[in-house]
Amino acid sequence: MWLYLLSIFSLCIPCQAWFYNRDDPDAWTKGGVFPLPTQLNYGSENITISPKRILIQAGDHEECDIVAKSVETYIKKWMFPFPVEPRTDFNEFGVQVQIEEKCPIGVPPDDMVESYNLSVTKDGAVLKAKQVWGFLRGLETLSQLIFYDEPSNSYLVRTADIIDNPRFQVRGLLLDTSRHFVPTKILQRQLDLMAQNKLNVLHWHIVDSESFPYQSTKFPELTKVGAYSKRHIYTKEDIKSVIDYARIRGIRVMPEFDSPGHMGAWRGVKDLLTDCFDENGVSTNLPNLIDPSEEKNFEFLSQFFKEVADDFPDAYIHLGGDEPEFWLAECWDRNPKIQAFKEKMGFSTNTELGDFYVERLQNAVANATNHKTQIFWQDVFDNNKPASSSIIHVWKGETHPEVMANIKRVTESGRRVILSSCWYLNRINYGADWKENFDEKGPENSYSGYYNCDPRGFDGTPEQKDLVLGGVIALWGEMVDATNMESRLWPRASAVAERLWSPAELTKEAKKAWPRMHELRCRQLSRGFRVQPTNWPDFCPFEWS
Ligand code: CP6
Repeated sequence: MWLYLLSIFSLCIPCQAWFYNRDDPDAWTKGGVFPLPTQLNYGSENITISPKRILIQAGDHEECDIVAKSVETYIKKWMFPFPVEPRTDFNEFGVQVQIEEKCPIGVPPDDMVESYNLSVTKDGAVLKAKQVWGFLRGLETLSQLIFYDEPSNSYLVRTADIIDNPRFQVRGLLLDTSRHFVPTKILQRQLDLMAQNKLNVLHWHIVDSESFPYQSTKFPELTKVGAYSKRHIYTKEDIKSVIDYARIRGIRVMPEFDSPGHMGAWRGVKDLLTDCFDENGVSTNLPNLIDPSEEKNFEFLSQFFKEVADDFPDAYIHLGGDEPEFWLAECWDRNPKIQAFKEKMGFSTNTELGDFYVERLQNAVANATNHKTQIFWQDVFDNNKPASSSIIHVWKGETHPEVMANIKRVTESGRRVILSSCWYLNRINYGADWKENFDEKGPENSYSGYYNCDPRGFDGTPEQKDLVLGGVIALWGEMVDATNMESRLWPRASAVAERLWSPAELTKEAKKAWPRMHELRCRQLSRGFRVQPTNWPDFCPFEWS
């Protein structure tokens, strides 16, 4: 009797899924859209289409490089990853594209419009967007409605009516290229995956204490001394190739140049850094923080940020400012030059010296960059007085309530917020950490899954909620390079992408996202990307071998 029940159980995968409270590995959707659109109504039919007989018509916009290049990528690489027999026994499938505004020459602006409408019927598809950025999002959605049907060895497109626009304006990913150098080819693969998840900002943490791979032509010694080696450098052409690649995918590239701390790798510039001493007054030779007592250092910053602004056209510039506690106290306190400067300026605390630095930095950067929007890590808000026009990047909070309290506090000051605290993907946990997090603190106190964090989930006025621009997934690079970046990020970052794109009402339960997320993973595997398993045992029609 028991043996009999046991054998039924071992043969019945849905029964096991129920028993273990896991998802049925064979239960993925077909033609599911991820992230979920604002409004989605499926039709009852699936239409057979042939890769050779799909015709995307965009009128004048066919000359737009963004349209032409993205259509080519989707048709040749992403829509039809499996080879099928060419067929002529059914009609051509037409896609009518209507874009209101003309093709932009520049990079995506901070107020890019990404909304689109897509209707797919048996007579073809109509994709309408105000701007080309919305067209790109709609093209990805269309590609997700197309799926491979193994029994007939053909492609089907699911009929649907979709109205879609993002919930948050900023849906970013931080990549750190200082701790480990990451070749541009690998960065471009992440841009591909970002576009497939409708993410729109690459936060490029390009330099830090460990290495300085940014090629400065005004200050070549920065790169010469600071890069790991001659091979570990992003040349001007490399940077341009990343920005161009991102533009075609509707992705902004926002660079971060962190100061006054995390600056060890800037040691190529004479007198730029504060000399640090141990308790016996012996130099540690490990400077990591700028010397704000040297007037010429502000002239340096001004020249340096002019070069940065020439290389990075984005509307934002990230100025860092994190972790002052690691460097301020000891290094500034033990340096006689800094002590003399504090005395001269009448500063009795390091906070006053910090305020002085932040104010001078903000003015220098505003002038050098033609008033780009400045972003600071929350430490600058917590300790100093950043301009009210700056954006505060919240990254602290051990628990969900602490994170929400941080956002609330910043919005009370009237400043805009970007959130990262919930989404430190460099941290790894056993199991499906995008969905739930079995850490020692228990579900009430931990973040309990990337999917379950809502940047507007704090208690505040509608005006305060509007100040929350979105979120940035962080992948710090201490343990990440080209070998593991892709699988560490995806599909865990996809959970965040859905949270930042889709309406709050539709994203309340992580469990409901799974069948679509699983299909997304399988699709991305077939498109040639290394995306790790989503949730316990599963399988895809195509896997890496
Ligand atoms: N580097 C810089 C880092 C981190 C920060 N800034 C960091 C802190 C904590 C964790 C991961 C990364 N490595 N420049 C904090 C913003 Cl868990």
